[in-house]
Amino acid sequence: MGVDLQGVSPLDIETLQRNLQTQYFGIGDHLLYFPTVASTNTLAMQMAEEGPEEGLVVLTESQTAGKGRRGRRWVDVPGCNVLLSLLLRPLFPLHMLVMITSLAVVDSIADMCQVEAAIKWPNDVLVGDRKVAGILIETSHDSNGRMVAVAGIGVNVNGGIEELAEHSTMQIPLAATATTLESVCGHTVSRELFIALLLQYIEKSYFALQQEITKLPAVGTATSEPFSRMIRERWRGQLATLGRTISVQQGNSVLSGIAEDVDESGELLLRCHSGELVSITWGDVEYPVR
Ligand code: BT5
Repeated sequence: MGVDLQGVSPLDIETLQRNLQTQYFGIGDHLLYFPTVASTNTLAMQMAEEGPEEGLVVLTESQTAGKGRRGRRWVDVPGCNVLLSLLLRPLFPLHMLVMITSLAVVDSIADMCQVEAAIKWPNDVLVGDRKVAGILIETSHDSNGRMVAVAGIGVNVNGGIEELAEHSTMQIPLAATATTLESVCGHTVSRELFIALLLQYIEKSYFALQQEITKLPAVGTATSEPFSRMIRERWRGQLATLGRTISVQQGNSVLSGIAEDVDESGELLLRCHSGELVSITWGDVEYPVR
């Protein structure tokens, strides 16, 4: 498939499994490793058809068609990154899944690198205004009509910005916008330990939210319950976007103003220059050059 894995030091799956402190996520046959795939998200979604339970992890060294949102590409340097997808069956609202995955990335970076990462609305993870990780959540229904969500996570771990930029194309220039964990913390980072931590953080929050919503007397959102409230508050606290002058690109249109706050569902509340407060559900946030 055109990926040269020669000279790449592959993930040590035994080390990863030895360090996993999860109960389901990535345990035993819940971990599928492929040296290269088109996209771990696409593969995980195909597997969902066969009806596996939550916690299946699809992991790779390199993707030939790594996906971002809205048909964009995710670039990787073979053997340097975390590229994985997690198959889930959330009963709670999807925006909470976005929140727990991005917080898990932030927490894993803090533990492994002692560096404080921030979230750019809605789900980019940045260090010093450069993107170090991206998250892509896709949903579908399996043949039994059950909802399935695939959370795809890409983290630039080892190697430098130059290597990443070399692997990007003219259409995706990353030299000025991306970074890697090695570049920000000055040493290589164990991908196996990073993945083990990441899965542990996601699993903990995922089951806490599942439990919270099943305990509710009537079907509804878990928004007023203590765990989801805590997650929302933590996520809001990590949002580097708030208080900044931003522009939001939505297809061909652009809105600009001050990112005032987020609401209960994670929607961005933008105070436009006209004074109007607009609620934004999707789009790409840019920070105008100061
Ligand atoms: C994302 O989309 O940030 C979601 C990325 C999700 C990737 C994971 S990897 C495992 C799983 N399998 C997949 O196929 N995908 C998921 P978005 O917000 O649309 O950002 C895409 C944009 O980020 C691109 O247009 C580039 O500008 C930039 N970009 C691409 N690769 C990058 C990288 N490695 N580091 C930083 N920025 C990157």
